[in-house]
Amino acid sequence: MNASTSESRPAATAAPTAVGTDPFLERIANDEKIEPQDDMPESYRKHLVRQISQHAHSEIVGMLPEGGWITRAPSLKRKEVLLAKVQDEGGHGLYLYAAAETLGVNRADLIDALHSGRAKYSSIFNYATDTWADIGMIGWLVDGAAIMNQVPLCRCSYGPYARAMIRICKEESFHQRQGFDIVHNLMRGTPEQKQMAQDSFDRWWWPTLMMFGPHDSDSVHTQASEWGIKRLSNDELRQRFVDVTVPQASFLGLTIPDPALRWNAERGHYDFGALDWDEFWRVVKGDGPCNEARLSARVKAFNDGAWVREAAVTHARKRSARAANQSDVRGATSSQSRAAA
Ligand code: BYC
Repeated sequence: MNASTSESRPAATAAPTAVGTDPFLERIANDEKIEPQDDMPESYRKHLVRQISQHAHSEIVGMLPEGGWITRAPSLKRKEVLLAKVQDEGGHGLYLYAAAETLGVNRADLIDALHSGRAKYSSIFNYATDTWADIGMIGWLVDGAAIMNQVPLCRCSYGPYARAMIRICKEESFHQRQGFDIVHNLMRGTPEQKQMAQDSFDRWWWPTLMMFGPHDSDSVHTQASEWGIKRLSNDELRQRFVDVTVPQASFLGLTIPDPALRWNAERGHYDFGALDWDEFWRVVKGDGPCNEARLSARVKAFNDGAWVREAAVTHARKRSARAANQSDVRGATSSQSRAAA
């Protein structure tokens, strides 16, 4: 992501060389957490700002495909659950923006990078949610993929990111179960409901596999593994996701839309077909089914909320002025009492 950032940290040390000669890499190899006040290579800091802010944007944009279904969810209980889930995603975005800010960047700059199209967010949220089954697929598949990718991040070397991820993963597990429950219910329903679930599965399977990013051979941010940020590669995570999800799909009675899918006893993994990388890069570069709608919804929400931000700043100013006033009065009273004594 090309997030424009305001660089308020002091200049950092040079890029790392090798464990044994580089004290920073040695700390990482010893599984020590790097904290905001610690010395760190500038390239490490920039990498984290890119990844954490991209992750935060994904959470915030990720509220949109499901948010539109809160009023249309099929029962009061489903509406309550979905409302709570979408609020959780907003909370995840906030923890992550806060984690990025510990690296000396300004949240307003990060948000500006998102709104101007300079910053990336996960490709998956540029697909449409046309039916209720799509909400089930987001929970079961998309949150399932997110957990697969994010559980290793709980052990990442940067303390504030690792700690945020622990809480996020707990909430994501609940999200995934609610998605599975929606799909499970549909698959026990009428033939039309089963068909709706299968159609939705057919649309979400491949874009979900793309969430893990390009093949390792095309993944440019390999240094993240040396830094203890990226513990498993894109292809390793994608394979793990396929391996755990195929039995779940079969339990649900869904057919995986991939004629090449088969168990490979020699590898101990499922083989699966080729992803459409042209589609992936088109969506990443802004030309997916909903890219325009997603960004304009975010920009509108931000502009519509300007009065809330102004009111909050005014309120905070008044409170601190009142507090300063009160401490002046207390100071004056105690010096008068001292003088009287
Ligand atoms: N979409 O070198 P690579 C959620 C970009 S939120 C868009 O492999 P890296 C949820 C990549 O940024 C889930 N862009 O990159 C929320 C790079 O471009 P730049 C979000 C992608 O960073 C609400 C270029 O391709 N999760 O679950 O090593 C409701 C080369 O890639 C994508 C996270 O953000 C993509 N899918 O690996 C429900 C987790 N993939 O930046 C659910 C944290 C790649 O050089 N992030 N690109 O211009 C990560 O773990 C890693 O950043 C990634 C990519 C695995 C995503």
